[in-house]
Amino acid sequence: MSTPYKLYIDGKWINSESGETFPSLNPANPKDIVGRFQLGNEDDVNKAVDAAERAFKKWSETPAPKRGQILFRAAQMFRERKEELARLLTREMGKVITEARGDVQEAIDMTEYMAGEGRRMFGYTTPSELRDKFCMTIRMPIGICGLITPWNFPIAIPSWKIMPALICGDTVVFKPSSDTPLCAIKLVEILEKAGLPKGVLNLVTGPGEAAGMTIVRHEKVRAISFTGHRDTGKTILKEAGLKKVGLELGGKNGIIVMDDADLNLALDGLIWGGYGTTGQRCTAASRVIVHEKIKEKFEKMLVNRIKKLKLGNGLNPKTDVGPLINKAAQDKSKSYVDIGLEEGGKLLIGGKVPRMNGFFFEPTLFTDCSIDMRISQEEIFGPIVSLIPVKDFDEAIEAMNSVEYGLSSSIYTKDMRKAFLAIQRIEAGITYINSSTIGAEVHLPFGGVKHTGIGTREAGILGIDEFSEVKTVYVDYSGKLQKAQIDIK
Ligand code: UN1
Repeated sequence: MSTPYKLYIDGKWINSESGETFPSLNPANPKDIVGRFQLGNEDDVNKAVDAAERAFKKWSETPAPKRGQILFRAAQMFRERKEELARLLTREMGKVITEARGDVQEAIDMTEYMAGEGRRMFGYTTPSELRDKFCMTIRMPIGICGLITPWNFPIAIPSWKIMPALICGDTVVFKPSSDTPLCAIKLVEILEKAGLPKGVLNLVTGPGEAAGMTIVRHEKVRAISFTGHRDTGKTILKEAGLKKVGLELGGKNGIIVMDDADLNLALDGLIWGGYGTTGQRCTAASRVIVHEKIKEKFEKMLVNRIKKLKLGNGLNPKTDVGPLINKAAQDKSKSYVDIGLEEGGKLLIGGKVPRMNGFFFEPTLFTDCSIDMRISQEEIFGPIVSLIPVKDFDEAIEAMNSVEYGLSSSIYTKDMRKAFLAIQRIEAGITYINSSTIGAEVHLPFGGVKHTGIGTREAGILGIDEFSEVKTVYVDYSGKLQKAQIDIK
């Protein structure tokens, strides 16, 4: 058996204190063991936090453009190794190779974007109410940030968190999902080779409780950024204490297809958003809200296209839909099909575990769903879409907003008025017009409303807000005591 991969703490690759390891499997072929990884625990997290604490002073005092140079070097290395990383990502996580390349590209984009931010990191200046007094805001690092990331974008999402944290001058303890530890290790290796000083970024692989929650509860950790399941997010919020907490907890995203829509365009959007990444995106289109006038026609179009989707290993360029991440995810999708049938949803296609090696699930479409069914309300994170018929635009918006989540949304219509009303009325962090619910770009804010999340948005300029504190500075050069609000004449 090959030697287990290690933890990265204080600039060294080391074994965990427990000495125990866990495997990561290829979900398209579970007999293919991608590697064995350290089962990090409280002791390892404590070591990582201590290393991050020691590294903080020097790193936070390094000029931000200099920190940016390290990120630029890392982006270049990502680019050189894009294909290798994408193939590894497909092997460890299962997404089809074109999407795996997209995942790595998103990391490159974010790394470059944040590298450039080292030369901006703007605050603002504003007039004082008093004479001879200057007012401004500047960005300050927060301190040690605990970053806990999911498996579905195993290189991109860690980059959304690590890169802004580093450019802001924070130090990091990074706990990736146990389904994709090798992708995390590759990312850390690149940052190490790019010249990141020891202790600035520390990696602890291991279980959610012993590793993840120890980071969350740790007194010295000043901020937590987590992307993952809503229940875990709720626990994190309870346990974190007085920290800055950013949570991105998923969605039940809908696409509205109005009767005047370009149906072929909407079809492409739904197939891409509903079944791309096997439905395992926070932004996946798991509901399609269809005007009743075009419902039958659109259903037929959907079924014809879904029939043609080819399941398989993501490395095969002919594959459209890869496996689910693990057995539990496969069981979950299966159980939601049973729930949907019990609730009276009409199964148009799919619904089964195919006879294949690996955690595959058939692309599935339910129709005649009402908005209150569980399959219309709960995040399944699988290739299952609920079609909800509606009689007009108002009902479509009501259906869209009838879920607890509010991440992404989309409407297909040629009517400008409806498009703008939708922008205004949909309760979500992201709205697409005539485009699918997926495909956010790194220089725009990402995140949602309602149960999707709290804290500031990730990515774009707001990603800097997430990982910095604002200091307000008053410089009084009048040479006398001036009292704000009082000496105003
Ligand atoms: C996620 O699933 O959590 O917008 C992130 C998108 C991708 C990111 C998804 N760029 O679909």
